[in-house]
Amino acid sequence: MPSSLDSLNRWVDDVARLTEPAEIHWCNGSDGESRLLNERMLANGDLIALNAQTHPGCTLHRSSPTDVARVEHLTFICTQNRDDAGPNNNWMDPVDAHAKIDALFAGCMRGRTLYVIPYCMGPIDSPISRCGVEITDSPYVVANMRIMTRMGAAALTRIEREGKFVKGLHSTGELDPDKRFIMHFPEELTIKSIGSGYGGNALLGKKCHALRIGSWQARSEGWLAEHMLIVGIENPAGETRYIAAAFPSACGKTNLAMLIPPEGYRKAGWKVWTVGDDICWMTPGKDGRLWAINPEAGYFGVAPGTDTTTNPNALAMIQRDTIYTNVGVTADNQPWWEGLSEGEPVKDWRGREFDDAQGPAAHPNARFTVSARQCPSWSPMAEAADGVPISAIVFGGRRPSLVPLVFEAKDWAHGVLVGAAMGSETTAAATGAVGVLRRDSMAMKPFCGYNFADYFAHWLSFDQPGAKLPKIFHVNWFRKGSDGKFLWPGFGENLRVLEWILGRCEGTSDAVESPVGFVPGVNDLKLDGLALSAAARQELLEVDMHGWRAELADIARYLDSFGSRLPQRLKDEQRAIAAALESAVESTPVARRANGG
Ligand code: GTP
Ligand code: SPV
Ligand code: MN
Repeated sequence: MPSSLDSLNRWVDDVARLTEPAEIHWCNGSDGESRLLNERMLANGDLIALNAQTHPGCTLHRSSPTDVARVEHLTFICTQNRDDAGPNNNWMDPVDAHAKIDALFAGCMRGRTLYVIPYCMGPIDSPISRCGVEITDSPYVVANMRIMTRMGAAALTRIEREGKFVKGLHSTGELDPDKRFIMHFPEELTIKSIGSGYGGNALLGKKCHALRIGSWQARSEGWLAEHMLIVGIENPAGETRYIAAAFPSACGKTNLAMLIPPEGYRKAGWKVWTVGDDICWMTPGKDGRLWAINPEAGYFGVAPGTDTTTNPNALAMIQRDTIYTNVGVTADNQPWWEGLSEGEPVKDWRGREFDDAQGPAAHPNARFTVSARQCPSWSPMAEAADGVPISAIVFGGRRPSLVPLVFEAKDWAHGVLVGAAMGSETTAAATGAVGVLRRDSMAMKPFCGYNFADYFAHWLSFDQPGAKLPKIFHVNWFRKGSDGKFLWPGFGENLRVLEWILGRCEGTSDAVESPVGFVPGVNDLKLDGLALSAAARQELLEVDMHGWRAELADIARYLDSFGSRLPQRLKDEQRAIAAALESAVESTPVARRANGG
């Protein structure tokens, strides 16, 4: 009888014939295998040992200096019909794409080992989880996948049972930016990536599978694959409620997922539980609520800015058994990055002698890879097969002006518009200019594997009789004052905003209605003990009708860019808000804004 692993074996044979590796290694995920690979990488320089006294089990990887972040311009969605990929994606015809990338794969593993990595995204026994197999010639990728996914024998058993898996082929190739492509074939559940060894380009379980292919699968199967953290907030009565939040890359998901409550909250008994920091798969349960799992088993987090004052949980979890990528090192070989208060760098991320004039010690997108279980706030519910029920969905981005600290959408359809209209300044997590404001719907601009117009329709489709959907909110930790500094202290203090959000879900927090949604009044947020001037408090919560009028016009232009596939419902929502703002502007003619628009 043919085993359901036959198709896997055949694919591995085909790939080996194309790439011509010196040997093939099937990863079982064992400790012995991991030790062996680490020894090899320490010997060949792929990994550098760090101070074993201060950071036991920690290593440093220096990527090629031209390979330090995701590359959106080299990332393609290859569907038979161009419109299925949408204006939000780069598109290539699948036949052309295979031909182009296979030519680069030909013979690319000569003298190298081909690793076969069976993995499961999500708890191994969860019905929401999905499996994949990554073939790679990078032992660094194997080591990262071992932390980031449930990798090895158990995943292979599930694949054999299900007979279905996402195929991912990866080679670091020549690390030449001109021969680099990250291609997705959602109709074939296939990914092909060559020329990069970095994060989201190379760890194919993460953005390529769990978001781009995952979002495609989610639409056809009736669930959601999102760029969201999942956090549990336990109140002093011991009740835990779960929030899922979508912020674009390097906009605060890891930080919010593991925040430490301000002292007053801690004393009162508030606790925070981390379920996930980057990706969330949500599916409607029998009870009508959305249930979520974190498909990942580890965190691939931004190192710069991580310190005792910002994210002490993260700092604690990365003291041992962590892979650092592109950080600097101190004289006694400890990892170092900008924002770390202790120590000073002697070498930068490229391994050069550190010199202020040559730039930062750590690359701004330097990362740590660490098992989720090492986080002091790790939630055991991260292993729950059915996931956790989501009470609130939060969208947010870097908006230096206009957008208030928090507001609540009036209903699901309005919330979908709020998510679709999200804007944020670009960050170092992808190559290209930093600090440019762009629309990044649901924080999925670089990650949605199909046409955004269809994606918005899919979101709207969850609003059905019997559904008990989460309330939807928008936050902005990044509003700046006239001095150019952030108005809001952020980090742990963000719990104050989450408390208001959960209060809205329970019907215990008050708000003021505005054309753009419900905003807390100055006394509705608990701000005691914060050094925030009365003016700052007001500015953070104010709705500038003139500025929003311009914003809604810009949102209309953005929605129009999706043409006739855009759901009418979304246009209607936009028009209703624009009209409400128009009347509000007429009744408040004073344009006294310094920073609106
Ligand atoms: P990805 O892993 O790229 O998806 O990023 P992320 O969304 O998990 O972002 P992360 O939490 O790593 O934060 C990125 C940067 O934003 C870090 O430099 C943080 O210090 C900073 N940051 C996070 N939260 C806040 C906040 O509440 N206020 C301010 N001002 N900065 C923040
Ligand atoms: C992001 O850029 O959103 C990340 C890092 O989480 S990467 O894995 O490179 O996508
Ligand atoms: Mn991310």
